[in-house]
Amino acid sequence: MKEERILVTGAAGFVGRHMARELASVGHHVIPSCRTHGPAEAHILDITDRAAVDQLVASIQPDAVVHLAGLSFVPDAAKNPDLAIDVNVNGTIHLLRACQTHVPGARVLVVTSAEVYGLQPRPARIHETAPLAPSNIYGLTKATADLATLRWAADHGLHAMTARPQNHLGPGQSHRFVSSGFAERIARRSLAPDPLPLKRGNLESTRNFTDVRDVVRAYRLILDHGQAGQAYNVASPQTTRIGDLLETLFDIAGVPAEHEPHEPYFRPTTHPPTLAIDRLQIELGWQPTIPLRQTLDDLYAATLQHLRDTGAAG
Ligand code: A2R
Repeated sequence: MKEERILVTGAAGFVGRHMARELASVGHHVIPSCRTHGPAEAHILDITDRAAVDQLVASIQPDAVVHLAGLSFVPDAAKNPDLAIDVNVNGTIHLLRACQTHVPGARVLVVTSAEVYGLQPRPARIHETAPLAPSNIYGLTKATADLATLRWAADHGLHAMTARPQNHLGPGQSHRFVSSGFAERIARRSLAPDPLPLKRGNLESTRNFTDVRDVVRAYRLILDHGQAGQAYNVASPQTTRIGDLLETLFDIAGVPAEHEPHEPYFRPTTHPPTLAIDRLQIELGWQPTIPLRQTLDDLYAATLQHLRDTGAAG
């Protein structure tokens, strides 16, 4: 494969770090950009700064771009809609415009979210052609960024595509997300036993989880072989009950599964829609390869190691 120079925005984030490794593993040259800090070679770029985005794309002339910079946590977007719109919508448009101007032949993958479809289950599997009906501000910003990307492909001939992932998990994710949060609290208990049960919210919701390493492989396949102007759902064939996730992590840790409901953590039960992933599977030959148990094993091991390394246990 020809070595390409690929700009990865949001490179210091959870997915960004895995993405850089995935691209490098097949021989690409990764050019990371980060908001504040990152790898030594990273370009510091605030995606909301239109002139800075334009200047960076003009100077590095990437062959391709993976756009991961964004406000990624649903509650953050709800708390600060202006910022969410600025980062997720305007930031994406700055990048599309800069690519159109300076590297019109580049392939651009914009990562949005399955939240573009809304969280309510629908009777049938959701294909990429389904109407977008976000049910929160985060989904609204991602739906807008997604439509803008497809618009840029249609109107300006940019080889731009979108990926609409459901939940991903794996080593390195912020503890604000459910699986990493559970892993961190259980790992602490394994290092310093706690006589009180672990406090948790509603266990009855389900989510569709894919290992982040399978997710970034999907992104690479889309970037390399995806069709301009198309969206790609990224999801696992099965959903998982949050309670089962918790029980599995207790089992992996070898810590007694003692937990109790805690009112402030409670959210209503929700179930994700079922996404059709035929486009990714048939067109691009992608399959998830890492079973959930393996992902949780790796997540737990990395969490425990991190607590030991940083002396943060106890
Ligand atoms: O805020 P920081 O320093 O943690 O940087 C985050 C970065 N980011 C920005 N980069 C440039 N300009 C901004 N104004 C800006 N605001 C935030 O995006 C962080 O390093 C990165 C997002 O990484 P995570 O929060 O770890 O999200 P994750 O799971 O890697 O998701 C990547 C993308 C996001 O667009 C999600 O919405 C989507 O995949 O699902």
